[in-house]
Amino acid sequence: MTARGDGHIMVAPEIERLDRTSLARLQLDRLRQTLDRAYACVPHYRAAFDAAKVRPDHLKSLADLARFPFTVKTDLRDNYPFGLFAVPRDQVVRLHASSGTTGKPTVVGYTARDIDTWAGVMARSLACAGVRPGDVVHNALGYGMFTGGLGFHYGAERLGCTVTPASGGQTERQIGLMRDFGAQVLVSTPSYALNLAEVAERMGVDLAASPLRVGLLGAEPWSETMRAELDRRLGFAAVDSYGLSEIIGPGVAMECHLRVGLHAWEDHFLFEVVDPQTLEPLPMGEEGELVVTTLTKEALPMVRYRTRDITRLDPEPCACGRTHLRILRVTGRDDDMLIIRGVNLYPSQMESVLVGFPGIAPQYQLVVARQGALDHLTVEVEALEPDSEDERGLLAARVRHHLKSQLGVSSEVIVRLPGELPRSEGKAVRVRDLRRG
Ligand code: DLL
Repeated sequence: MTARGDGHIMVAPEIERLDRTSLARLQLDRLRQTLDRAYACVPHYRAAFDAAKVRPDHLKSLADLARFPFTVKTDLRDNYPFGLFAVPRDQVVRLHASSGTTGKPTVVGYTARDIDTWAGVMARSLACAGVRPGDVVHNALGYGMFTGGLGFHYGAERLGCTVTPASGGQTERQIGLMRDFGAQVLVSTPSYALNLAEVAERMGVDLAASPLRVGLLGAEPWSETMRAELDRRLGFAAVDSYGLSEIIGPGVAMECHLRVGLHAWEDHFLFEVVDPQTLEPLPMGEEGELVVTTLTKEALPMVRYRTRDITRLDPEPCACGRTHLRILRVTGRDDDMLIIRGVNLYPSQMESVLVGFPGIAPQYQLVVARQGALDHLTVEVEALEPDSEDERGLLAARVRHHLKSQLGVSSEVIVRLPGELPRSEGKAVRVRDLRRG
């Protein structure tokens, strides 16, 4: 661990600043081991590699990975619950699972060494974001089957912080705990951070004047305008945090205090971006679907996992000194993209032009319905003040015009009264899609 003059800590400087040639060598070595393990221990991978006529010893360079088959979410579901595990079940010390809104949940497992690796990348991520040993970390991510709560918990303890395992919900109580314990760090989803900000304001607690310094926010798409809003209302620097259960949970990538993309931990994960339609690898820097391969995971090695997340990679070393690739803000999942009368739209793009619009609160919900042969979008926002129906009608017209001019999308806008839209307790549900019944 090294500390810089400005108080920032680097947990694994020899790895975080490793030159790219050595990093590629380390990746190739670990990738070979991962493919060997997957082929030898997981019947699904053996069958998939055989079908694609590739064997682990065909991998001579990192580019050869493109010859190997992808893994997708349904592979986990089809092998429910433990079929993709590469170790006997009694070596798995922890299970997590996704909520599984459609069909079976996806189950992920960790050996004791995986848990240790996870705590390590989390501690590294927290420090990268500007958290310091001794900080009071208020963790408002859900504890339980979701990877968020426990992932950050272990990392914060590993870094030497004092953790408040608040989990989600009981928002007023959480504000009291943050105030009384002098929280310096908040961990939550961006939408729940907004909920906390609103409730604190209502309770008369000025979190912006509290010791709160850093917000580690992630688990859902959000926008730069939401970041500015949260920075202002909570008096901290909000940084973006990315991860997914199938790969490890949070701890895949984290922004540093410069907030110019998320440092992706390449000694543990290998990143590709592919064209979501053709599935061909894209040149560095182009936008497409992020594909991740694990390099050190024991219980659940993932080979070319298609995340469905749309982003770009930036290979330039960061001014903070770290050499690992940066993932640029994830706009959304390709399956969350709406096509409204020919215009492609991610909910986070809508957020980026709604938040900060005069007269409305930064709360919104999108309702998509079928009207004849066309998709119809209704945008529900909230007035800042309890305006009359006429006033809200005028405000709606202004918002509708703004959305059309900024995004080119035609929509119906409804301005609700303050507090009418549902508040997030974790991952916000932004879209109600009435087309899917
Ligand atoms: O959300 C892990 C996590 C917890 C990440 C806490 C960060 C903080 P899952 O529940 O498996 O895991 O959901 C993963 O959430 O594929 C993305 O679509 C989305 N996601 C996660 N982080 C971000 C982010 C956790 N920073 C899925 N920006 C991913 C945009 C994100 N989307």
